[in-house]
Amino acid sequence: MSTYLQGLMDAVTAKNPHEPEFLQAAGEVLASLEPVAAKRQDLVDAGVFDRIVEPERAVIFRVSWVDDSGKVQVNRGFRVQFNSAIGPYKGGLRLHPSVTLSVVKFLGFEQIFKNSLTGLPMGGGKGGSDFDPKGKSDGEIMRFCQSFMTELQRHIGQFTDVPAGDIGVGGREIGYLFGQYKRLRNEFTGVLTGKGLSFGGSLARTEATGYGLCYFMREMLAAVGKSFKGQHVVISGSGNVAIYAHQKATQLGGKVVAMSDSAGYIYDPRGVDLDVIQQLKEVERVRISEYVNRVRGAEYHEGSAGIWSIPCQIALPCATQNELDLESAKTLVKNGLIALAEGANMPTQPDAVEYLQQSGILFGPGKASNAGGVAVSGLEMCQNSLRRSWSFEEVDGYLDEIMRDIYASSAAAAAEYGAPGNLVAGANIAGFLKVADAMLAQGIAY
Ligand code: NDP
Ligand code: 2IT
Repeated sequence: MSTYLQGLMDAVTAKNPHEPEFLQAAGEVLASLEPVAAKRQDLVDAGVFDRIVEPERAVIFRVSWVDDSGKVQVNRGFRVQFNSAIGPYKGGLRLHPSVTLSVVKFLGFEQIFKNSLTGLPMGGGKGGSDFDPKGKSDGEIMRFCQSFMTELQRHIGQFTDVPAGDIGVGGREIGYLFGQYKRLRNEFTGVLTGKGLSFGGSLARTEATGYGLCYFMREMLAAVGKSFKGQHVVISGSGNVAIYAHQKATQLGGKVVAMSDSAGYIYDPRGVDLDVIQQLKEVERVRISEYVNRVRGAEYHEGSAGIWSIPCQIALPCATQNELDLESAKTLVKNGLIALAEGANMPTQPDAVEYLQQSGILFGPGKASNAGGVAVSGLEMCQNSLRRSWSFEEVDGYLDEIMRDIYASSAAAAAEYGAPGNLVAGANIAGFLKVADAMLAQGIAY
């Protein structure tokens, strides 16, 4: 890195000593912005790099609720409003015991560039809580969501900040959050995305992240004359992103042979049966280990990271950050991997990313390859403003077009800034430039 950007990274590290995930995300972005800093002294002079690594606002709040046994529970809630240069803050809410300020800041920071890449007017933000939804009753989930929104509502709004789902937050949770917002504010507005279809949700939002990921992978493969056809695909996770990645990868001709959850993975050489996965995960909400009791010939193994030992040509990590380490990357390459695209946010550890790129593997970074979810969230906001709903085919068509554009703009930025083929650099640069120019135009007090 240049002296200037290294000095900035040192300052960010000193200022945020207990935030490893945020420092990992910021370090990767700043490293790839070096050629931009060299070419754009105006951005350096206006302190754009220094400002973009500092959230505009971060809110931390108590969320108290009563469990089914009558006991009072206390969780911590977060909303980090990172950057509003190109639109209202936009990004998901995560409910998982691992949620900390560092995790929310890393996700909010990534969201700035991802949202910019979609071409839609959305700033970057993220939120969540260390609440663990596992094993909670429907009533407990509802009371938690209502308490969480009772505080969050004063910080968000359709023109201010529009949250959505992420790990642990799907249609059920968005419904409870929306109901509480409406009750408290006495207004029916598109303050959240991922809403139910009967109250302002968009068709294809549920499918959007997984579908978009496969559209992006299709573009990566097409650039080297390849496709999904006949390829074995390994998808980690079995949540929203993983399920619809499976559906589209299969439609495009791939064969998904393994999926996982946080406890372990299944290997099904005949192809993972998506109907069974959806029944287990979307309906019964049970462990993936149950799959082997329903499908003959499938195997279950404890330990989620073991999934990367299954041979495949295409890998789609769709679970969580840092789930794929250097050893796993080496195993994948040894077993014939040709391409990997991130459905999750930052699932591949930095040394694994470097190894894959140096080994000639096509690599799609999450902020580009998983942008389909927030892109359709942007389209949901658009439909809410119009008070109209588009058909599934219309939304899916826009999604496909947006993913093609993200691939093209990332590839073009990589080539223009001296890193042809490097989509990590390309996505960071293309996403950054639009936000940076908006910050420059809007003056320093931003
Ligand atoms: P879900 O909650 O629907 O599913 C998460 C999946 O990942 C589950 O299978 C879960 O297993 C697994 N998982 C979660 N945490 C861990 C962990 N610490 N170790 C191993 N496995 C884990 O979430 P989503 O599918 O929505 O999100 C998955 C990833 O995609 C996240 O990184 C998210 O930020 C990202 N993403 C999501 C978008 C969306 O629209 N939903 C958009 C763009 C990115 P278990 O059930 O056992 O916990
Ligand atoms: O990481 C992400 O892009 C999301 N969880 C989706 C955010 C959104 O606002 O739809």
